[in-house]
Amino acid sequence: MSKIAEVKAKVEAGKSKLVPGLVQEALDAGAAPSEILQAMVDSMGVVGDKFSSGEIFVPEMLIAAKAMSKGVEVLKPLMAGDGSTSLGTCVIGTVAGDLHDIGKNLVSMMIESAGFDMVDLGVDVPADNFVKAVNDNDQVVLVACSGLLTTTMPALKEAVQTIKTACPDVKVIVGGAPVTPEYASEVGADGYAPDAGSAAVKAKELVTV
Ligand code: B12
Repeated sequence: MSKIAEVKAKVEAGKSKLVPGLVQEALDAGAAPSEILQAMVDSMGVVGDKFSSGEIFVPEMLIAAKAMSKGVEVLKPLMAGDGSTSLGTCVIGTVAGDLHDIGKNLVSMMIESAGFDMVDLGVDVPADNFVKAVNDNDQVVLVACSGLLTTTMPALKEAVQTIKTACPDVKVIVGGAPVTPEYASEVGADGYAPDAGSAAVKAKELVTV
């Protein structure tokens, strides 16, 4: 089994203690950080499918997510930018009622590497807290809202509308598996991206045009 295949298998199995070492071994064997990251993202897809089919339950999903987060910690320094330029501050969070943060954390990492200073509000963030963070921090030019559950799509809509009403000059970007470009524009977001890499490109585009 290749090192990357081992990383993928151990993330799926939720082996938090083994994953960081295997990620390092994959790097030492010459794998690119982006390739290892994609393998771990794929693992989450497998875990989600197993949950849907009733093969595993919430605790297994949670330990797989923890294992992935441990692996991402090893990759983070290799993917972060040099911090030499700043495009302004980006406030990021997962909307109210939603506890998923892996995708949000990856998006945060990539937007940071594109040259933004990040303020991460975590998960389950009420709409008003995004506005408070815009007002409490210097030079906030962008807010990024993540939502992973179809049931929290109304909270995403509320967050976007609350932010755009209170802070009309700040751009808002949204994303998460159930979010589509159509939904993003319907709720009044300025931008949408399907993954972390394109989120960084879109973030830069939104504040530089
Ligand atoms: C891990 C996981 C959990 C963990 C989360 C731990 C954590 N720290 O995040 C735990 C166990 C807590 C969990 C709980 C639940 N989960 Co869950 N979970 C998952 C799982 C397996 C992986 C999610 C993940 O991390 N994916 C990997 C990341 C990298 O992908 P991503 O999040 O999509 O992010 C990418 C893009 O969407 C995008 N993106 C994300 N955010 C943003 C933001 C912006 C601004 C932009 C531009 C882009 C962007 O970029 C990211 C990186 O490329 C998914 C299955 C799946 N296939 O996604 C189910 C899944 C999301 N969960 C699901 C469900 C049902 C639940 C529960 C309701 C289960 C329950 N009965 O309790 C609870 C809800 C808890 C809550 N209130 O939030 C369903 C959602 C169904 C739906 N359509 O609503 C899924 C799809 C599983 C399934 N197939 O049924 N879950």
